[in-house]
Amino acid sequence: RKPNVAILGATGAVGQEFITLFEERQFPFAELKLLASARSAGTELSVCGKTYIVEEAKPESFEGIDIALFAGGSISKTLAPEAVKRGAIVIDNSSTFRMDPNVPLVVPEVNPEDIDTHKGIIANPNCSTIIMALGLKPLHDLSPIKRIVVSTYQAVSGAGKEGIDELNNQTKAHMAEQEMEANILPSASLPKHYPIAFNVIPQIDIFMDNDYTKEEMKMVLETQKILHDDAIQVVPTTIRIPVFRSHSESVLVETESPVSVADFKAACDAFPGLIVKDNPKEQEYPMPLYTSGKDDCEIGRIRKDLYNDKGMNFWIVGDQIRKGAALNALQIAEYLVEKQSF
Ligand code: 11C
Repeated sequence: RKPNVAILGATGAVGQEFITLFEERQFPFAELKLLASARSAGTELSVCGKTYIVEEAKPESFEGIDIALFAGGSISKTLAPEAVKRGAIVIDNSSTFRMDPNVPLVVPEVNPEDIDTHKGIIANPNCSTIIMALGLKPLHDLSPIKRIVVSTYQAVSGAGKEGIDELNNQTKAHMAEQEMEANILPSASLPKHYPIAFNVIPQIDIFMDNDYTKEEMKMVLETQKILHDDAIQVVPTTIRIPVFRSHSESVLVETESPVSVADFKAACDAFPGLIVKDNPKEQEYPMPLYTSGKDDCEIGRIRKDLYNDKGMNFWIVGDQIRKGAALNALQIAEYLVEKQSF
């Protein structure tokens, strides 16, 4: 039979994308429950032509549920174990369980075999990690990765609907010669906020003791876990830019032995979920405006390090809400549907 499915956080940016993807991909489900906080309970949402009423998420909500898609946030910590207790497999988009050794952290094109080791919870990586991993894996398969230096150019959708609204409102205010109000970025939890419209903010999430941000340390630890190699050095700088929903990343990778541009491009071409857009003569390269709303990530500006024959430079761009969140989680769910019976 088809699985009974719940979406937790159905009214948020990632939750809404789950619904769009259910329709686009004709994801098979028997029963569907849309869950959210008490504030959003009662909202009516249409999924595949049927109207559903959003219910307040409680431990009992997961009775009879086979697959629970958690859109993210701190609620995962309390509700994921409750859902598992009731027999559901939770695919969790929050950072809560990602580094738990009992929880697989999965990008389906990169380490699908890890899904089979789950004990009830499967974690979806951070969006900037997922997008970078799609470019790293074809290179890693040609020669093991030793070191990565990455700078990100991240969309406001990473801060949810509120981030998107803030960029919209600040842009309108600036054009009307009014003051821009800032309440969300770099992080709603912090006392100080800066406008993102017509600006660039070199901080995503809070600072850690080593002066790297939490977002940067996610890129370090999650990349090592996904590629199964804690010795890989990752040196990230994560930056917020005024773009709506696709993250871009400039990545310099050092491998164990030299890899040619031609071999790397061919490997990227053959890699699922990745499109090579790399033609300098025709000014063709990936840009966030054109990857938004699309499933595939795009890679370009592929070139060797000028001074190190083991260094490869590339630029990778992908939709943060899709491949960076909802699509990646749904691909994990599709893997489960294909591999096991409910
Ligand atoms: C951002 N990467 O762009 C963040 C959002 O751990 O899932 C996602 C945070 C996470 O702001």
